[in-house]
Amino acid sequence: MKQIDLRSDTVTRPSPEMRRAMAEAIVGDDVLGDDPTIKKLEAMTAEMLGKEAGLYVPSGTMSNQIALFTASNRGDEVLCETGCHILNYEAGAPAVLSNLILHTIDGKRGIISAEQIEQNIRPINVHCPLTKIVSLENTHNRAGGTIYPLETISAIEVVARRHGLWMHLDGARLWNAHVATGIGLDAYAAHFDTVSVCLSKGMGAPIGSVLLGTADFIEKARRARKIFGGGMRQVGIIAAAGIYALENNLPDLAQDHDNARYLGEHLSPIPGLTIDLETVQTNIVIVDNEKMTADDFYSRLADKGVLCIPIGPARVRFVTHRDVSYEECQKAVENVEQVMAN
Ligand code: TLP
Repeated sequence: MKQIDLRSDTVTRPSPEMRRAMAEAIVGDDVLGDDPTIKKLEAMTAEMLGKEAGLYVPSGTMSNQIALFTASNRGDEVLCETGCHILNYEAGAPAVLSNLILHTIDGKRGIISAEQIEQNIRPINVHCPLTKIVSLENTHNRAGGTIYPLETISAIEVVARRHGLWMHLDGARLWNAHVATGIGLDAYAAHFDTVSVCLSKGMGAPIGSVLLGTADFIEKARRARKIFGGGMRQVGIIAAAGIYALENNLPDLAQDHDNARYLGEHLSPIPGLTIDLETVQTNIVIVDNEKMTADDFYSRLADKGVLCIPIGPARVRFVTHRDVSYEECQKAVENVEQVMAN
């Protein structure tokens, strides 16, 4: 039985064409600065996002953490949304690696407003930590792949600049926001000092993220990458997969979004399940189950060959991606119906 794996868009496997591009990549030692394939990927990503320079790193976590580390001092505070990835899923890295305080703000479907940012900036006072960074996430994973409205980002930036704050974007799935709205990657990125994008989510590459910013900042970040153990040698071999993904896979995200919409619309009428359809804007569907725990729901569904991920006591997440077809999403719905009927 072939599993229908909707746990994450990180589960995709490189296609034969992508593997061929990897096998044929021209490589060199990137720590010594001579891998042409990595240079091409960094330059290509920087151009797509309208930034001066890019730095290839093994993971989205490392990319976010290098940005936070490089833009802050010990004890500084980061304003972020309560459900954000840097707090919930990066194993406490901001505290461990950079001694940062994460100051959380409850967003609406993951989105915080400029007013909320303004209200949460600390006064300059000897008693208070220094508010240093605003970190946003677009799309917002835990909220269900929700998209930040560009005007909200722009209003947040105005507040941040007035207070001299650093703007960081965890854009692991910025590609999805771009494909869903048609808003340019560069239009989003223009509001931030640093942007992290991932090639290993919906884009289909096996490994890799790119941190983007000014050339000066990226030079400092390169040093931080060495400190964090992320300097890699003949890394063009995996960077080639990233180049392949950028050149070929971006438009396919629209199909993932249609599939998620299909899942949302067909799962939400099932008795016992609740979905906030307004959050289903890209490739993530968050489902609450009133009949059984998330762990039960997960294992009964897994027995039928459909995988999701529990993200709360009664909450699971389904994520669509290039390795799950529309027909498989139809099959997944049938399986959920059966599990809920018994
Ligand atoms: N997210 C993973 C898990 O860590 C939860 C997933 O399956 O969705 N930012 C965002 C918004 C992410 O969703 C992720 C991965 C990352 C950063 C970290 O990327 P990696 O896994 O490459 O460190």
